[in-house]
Amino acid sequence: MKIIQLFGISAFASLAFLGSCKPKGTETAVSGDAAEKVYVAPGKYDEVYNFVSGGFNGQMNVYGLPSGRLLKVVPIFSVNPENGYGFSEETKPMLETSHGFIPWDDQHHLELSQTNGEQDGRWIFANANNTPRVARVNLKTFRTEEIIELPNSAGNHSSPFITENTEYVVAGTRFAVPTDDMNGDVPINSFKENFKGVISFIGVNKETGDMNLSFQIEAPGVNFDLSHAGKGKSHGWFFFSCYNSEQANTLLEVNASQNDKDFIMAVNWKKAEEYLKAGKGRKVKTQYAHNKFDEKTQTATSKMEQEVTVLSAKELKDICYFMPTPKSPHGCDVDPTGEYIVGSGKLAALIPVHSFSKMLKAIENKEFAGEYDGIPILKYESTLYGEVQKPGLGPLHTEFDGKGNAYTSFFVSSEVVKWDIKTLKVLDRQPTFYSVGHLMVVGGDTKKPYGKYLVAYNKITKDRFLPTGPELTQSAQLYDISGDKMKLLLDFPTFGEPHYAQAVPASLIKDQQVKFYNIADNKHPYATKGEAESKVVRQGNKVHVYMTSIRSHFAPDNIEGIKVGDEVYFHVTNLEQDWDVPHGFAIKGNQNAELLIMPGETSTLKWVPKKAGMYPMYCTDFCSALHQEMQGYVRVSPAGSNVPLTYSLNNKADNAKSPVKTAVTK
Ligand code: RUQ
Ligand code: CUA
Repeated sequence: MKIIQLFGISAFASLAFLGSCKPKGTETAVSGDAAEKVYVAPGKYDEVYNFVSGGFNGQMNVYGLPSGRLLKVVPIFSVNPENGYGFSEETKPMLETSHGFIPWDDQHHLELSQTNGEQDGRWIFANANNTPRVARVNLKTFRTEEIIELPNSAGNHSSPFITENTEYVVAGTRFAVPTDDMNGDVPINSFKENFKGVISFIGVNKETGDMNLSFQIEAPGVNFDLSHAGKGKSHGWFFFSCYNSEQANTLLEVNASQNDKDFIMAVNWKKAEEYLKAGKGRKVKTQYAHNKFDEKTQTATSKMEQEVTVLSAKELKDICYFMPTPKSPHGCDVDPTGEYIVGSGKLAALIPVHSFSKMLKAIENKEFAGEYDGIPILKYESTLYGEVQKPGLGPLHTEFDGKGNAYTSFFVSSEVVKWDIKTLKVLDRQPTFYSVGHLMVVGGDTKKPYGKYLVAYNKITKDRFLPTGPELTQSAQLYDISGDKMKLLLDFPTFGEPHYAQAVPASLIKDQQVKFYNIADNKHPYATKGEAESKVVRQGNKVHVYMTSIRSHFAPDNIEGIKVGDEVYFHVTNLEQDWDVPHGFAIKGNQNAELLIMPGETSTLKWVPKKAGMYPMYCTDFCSALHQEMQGYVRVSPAGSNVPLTYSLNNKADNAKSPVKTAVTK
């Protein structure tokens, strides 16, 4: 009963008698060869990259498997003082939205790009759950390159799932809201008439990865929760789970748990494309930010888009169909063949599996059980392939191994259950510690899973790790799924709360890494391509410092003549042309983070000194034996002082006869 209390939702109480119970003891039998299977000797590489969502820390964390070693934290939706993301002038535009600059979000799901339904190792997409956005991270640089905001949406949870050739990244809205053209000032109790659940289809350019909001579909005001694209035979369709078909706007834990069945909505997006071409959409005036990082100028720009085309599911009768699915479905997963669509009702004691071919027949034969807000409801029996009986309590998510098996996570009964897709028979169950949310099999939502490993991402760790005050770590657990029975191999703590994750064999990515930026290709407007070009330029109260860094000094490293009231921009170019030689830059009293500048890159730190004084600056990244020597001074004089603006390195200004060069004033 402990787990039920933990979850604290009375609705589960009635399910307590069903199925399995909480794992016994924490000293699970770990099989004898587990240590060997996860041991990656010092100096050896892991077999797999594991990209794990950061949850409420807004970032993405990259681990190696099977070791569970943390390799990198990639900032996406949250500022990252560690490398200046969101703090440098170049990256600030990445976090612009129609609500202004937002330094944080809640990042739940990740999806790797695919070609023909297989991972292609090009990009990974991420959702922002709070202020609806989708991001694209380049897997050559592990940097966020693009973020697009989603209008008419709130709570971008059912996102960012992709079609099998990355034609679209899809985003379903969790909180039904009035669309932006109606969203003036609407009473909450007008939910049923005014609130809509909008789904976005973001087109992805095949060569560049550039995203654009191709169209949206306005669907009834339910909570879209998760989704997955059809693949193979069901390519052209998209499936979205939804809850709150009751359309409650208060106390959802009770009021949205009334109906015996909610839905999985099947969307014929090829059909939607036809309607779009035929001009059937309505243009909605709205505002949403579209932010792009340009690798050539190493600078992001933010553009405010003004319009989106919205198709109405109610009017265009044959693009959306509802498949009844028991009890507030959460996960919505499609097997590698594209035939089976698995819904996971959070409050259900079985797992329903829909059949794509049956669904098509049911549509053809109009086997409808009525309409929901103008959308046809298919009969449950007409689309159902079958139900997995007594699998466990609180099913959430399902992944596949490509060998005909499915793996479902059970939050309430804290376990992973392996079952056979064809026979719907449970084959194995293993406890998780504790309360697993998402699961991930390497390549487990593609047409060709790599299999071998399964990772459970747990919500609660209780007694598994050294305690750390009121908040304990979250964790992941690695299982070997190569045999008939799953074997627990490893626990490892995670950074942020993990939700969905993706993983890919390392060989697909590791040899395509950008090692440094070629300085000759640097098109940053403030780049300084050699020490001789370093300079300081005053433009009114703005002072631009064209600075270089190379082991182990900055040029210039002495600057005088800055005055209180000035806005100083340090444009630091890292002149190194070698792998993994970043330099940092920080200056005393700056209300900003550091810069961490990659070789060949230019980054800008804005600094507004508040009082006269001496301000040391230094490199923050231990770059050479003389890293501690990599430092300098900036003198700040009172407002209105006559101290001339000068700069130097080794008491010499480059290209200058006088030992100290006087700055140009434009
Ligand atoms: S969620 S634990 Cu993906 Cu946000 Cu299911
Ligand atoms: Cu450059 Cu330390």
